[in-house]
Amino acid sequence: MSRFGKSQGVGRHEDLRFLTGRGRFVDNIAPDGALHAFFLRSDHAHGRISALDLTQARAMPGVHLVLDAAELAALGVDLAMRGARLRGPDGRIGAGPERPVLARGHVRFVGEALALIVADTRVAAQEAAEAIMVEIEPQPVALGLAVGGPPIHPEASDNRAYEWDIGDAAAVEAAFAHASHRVALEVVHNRVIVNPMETRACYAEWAGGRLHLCVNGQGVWTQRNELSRMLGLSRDAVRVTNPDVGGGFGMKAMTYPEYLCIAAAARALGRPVRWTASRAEGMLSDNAGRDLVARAELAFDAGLRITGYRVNLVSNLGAYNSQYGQPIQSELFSKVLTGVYDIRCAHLRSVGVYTNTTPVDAYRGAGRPEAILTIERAMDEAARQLGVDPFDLRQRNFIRQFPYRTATGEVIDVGDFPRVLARARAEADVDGFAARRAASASRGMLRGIGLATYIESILGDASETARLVLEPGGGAAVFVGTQSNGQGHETVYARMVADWTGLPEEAVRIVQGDSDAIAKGGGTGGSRSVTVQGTALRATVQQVVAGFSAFLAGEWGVEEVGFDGSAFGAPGSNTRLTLAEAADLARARGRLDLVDVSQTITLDGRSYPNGAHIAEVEVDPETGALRLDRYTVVDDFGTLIAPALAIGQVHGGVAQGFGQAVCEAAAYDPQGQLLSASFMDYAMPRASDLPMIGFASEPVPSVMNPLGMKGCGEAGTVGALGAISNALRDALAPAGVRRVDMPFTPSRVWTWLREVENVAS
Ligand code: SMO
Repeated sequence: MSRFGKSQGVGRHEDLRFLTGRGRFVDNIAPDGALHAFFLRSDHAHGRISALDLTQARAMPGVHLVLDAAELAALGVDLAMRGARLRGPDGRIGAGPERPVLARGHVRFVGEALALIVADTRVAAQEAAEAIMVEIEPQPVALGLAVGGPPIHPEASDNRAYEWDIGDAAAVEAAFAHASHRVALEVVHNRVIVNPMETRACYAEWAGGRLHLCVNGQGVWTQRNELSRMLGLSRDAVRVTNPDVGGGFGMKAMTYPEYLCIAAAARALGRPVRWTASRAEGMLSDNAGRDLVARAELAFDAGLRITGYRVNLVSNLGAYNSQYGQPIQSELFSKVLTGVYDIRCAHLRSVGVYTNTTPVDAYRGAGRPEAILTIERAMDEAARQLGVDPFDLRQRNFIRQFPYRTATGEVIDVGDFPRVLARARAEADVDGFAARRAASASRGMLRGIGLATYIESILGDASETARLVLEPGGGAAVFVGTQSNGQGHETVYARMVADWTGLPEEAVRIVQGDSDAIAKGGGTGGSRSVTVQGTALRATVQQVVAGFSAFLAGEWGVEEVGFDGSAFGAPGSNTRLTLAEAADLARARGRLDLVDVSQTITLDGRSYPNGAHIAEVEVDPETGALRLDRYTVVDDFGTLIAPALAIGQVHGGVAQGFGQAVCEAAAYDPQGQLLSASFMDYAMPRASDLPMIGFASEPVPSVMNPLGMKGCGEAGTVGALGAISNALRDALAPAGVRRVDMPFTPSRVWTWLREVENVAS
């Protein structure tokens, strides 16, 4: 039951489909004859809508429907979207301004949807949008990462969305008072635009009073519940499907205003309606990521053990509470506040503010990359200021006893951080760094090395369902509650089921993304899929095996029937039946209950992937250009189910972290216009920017699920930000640069180098 690797395929089942252009994405499968939607969006960051006249647009050729907020409400749509609200230390709850599905009265960010146009073609809808007469009286714009400024919502007069804290502030204060050493630094987490390869898209169709919304999401059940609530329908009256999805990264997990509009329009028109965001539209309207400033302080005793840690941060929520906006840089940040270190005394204070920018929400890691970057920058700075080796400072402070309850209440089940770090040190050839630095210097280049150790806390629903249907002909359909966005779930789950049942891997068909197919599922997010869905699959297979064992015992008139992973047999008998043969027999006997089995499991606790990343960068002081020269990852993901796919997740995650650290930045001008709303202005990392990323595994199986898995989807990003930042800090240190803030673009690096030159001269 726990064996892996019987099937040794390294390819991914879905790749044949994707690589031969046969992926089925929303925009490929919208029904023939679907009308096209286009959204008129605000070109002001903040203002009062003084006029919105749709008359001319309605008269344009090919136009079927034009709606503003009031008309959308008249169709029975609840206009007020509301995100999660945090409860503060004194019981105070975070601000709860509505996010209107279409702007009503005011606009609060550039890109906010004002009106919906549905027409025969996209071009016709776009042309009609230009015929809408709109007048917006501009209001002062709030963009600062600080409380105060021009108010955006009456419910938050100082733009404070929430104030939240965790930990013992007084104890931390005392620790700092008695500390032998104190180190403080500020870490800027630049705002990024998620930019999945496939932009957001959906289509809606109605049949028999029932809505079908097909959307490129990260799960269907939450969307179904949100849609039914906002549209005033019973849950049974809504079916949500996710087809192939070209990247989600947290950003596609939410219900967006556009989906509600498309659903309502399709109902009003009695025809299917489709919408696909353009790239610029996505950059303006997709939830953004990160965007906070954290001040971190570490207190040490004389033996360089950490005695206190505190973080004060301010994070940007954008113009509204997005679905999970408030909990990210607060509750989720706190899950790994103290990283891999034994810090008994810690405190986090988090303030969220509204600004006239696109809402900010989950992005690969959602709070955990931010917490790890913050503490890893602080540890690196501490080692530098205290004059100790950064590896040594970490070794002295690692958690060594498990299970370990952190200062913020997380219980880390297992781990071996010293082993992981020692392996990383060896794999990265840290001992050879001095020679490499000298070689770079001889070419006039600045070389730096950076280390980050990280831990992640798997998030999301701890419960999941799987349904296994054995089909005539020897195949099986496996229904899952998670949603692949390109990670390769179909391969991983099929391999698991094949390994446990003896069914050929290619005969196992994974069915995901249909709220009608199974009753409930948690979707994909928080690196949860393999641990929670894998455990549900295992329980389902066990149930199938138990059912058949009892059935065959009756058939064969024996006490006991065993299953060896591919066939059933009884002691002392040569009769053997594969699972497929047993299923044929069950069907012949009318025992259909045996061939369609579903199980729901709940994990006992979270698992904690962890690891160490070591980056080496080379900087050209003449241009400020940074080159990532070497990159080494050693991870403890527990049991690796499909190593090639896990490594792929790490590679992608490191590339995404590199993007934020080195080239990506959402730039707004003082009026709140997004200056970086195209790939000409927003720099995504390229394959040629990255060296081959070394990967090694030092697994310590989790005890929170029977297979010992830990999850790996976000880990690469979590480690990369700190490793690359610390490497750049190291590269520039000999030149006298003391502060580096992401992104490390050539012009910024060049400027820092010139500044210290000017100070010196
Ligand atoms: S950022 Mo994610 O899908 O938890």
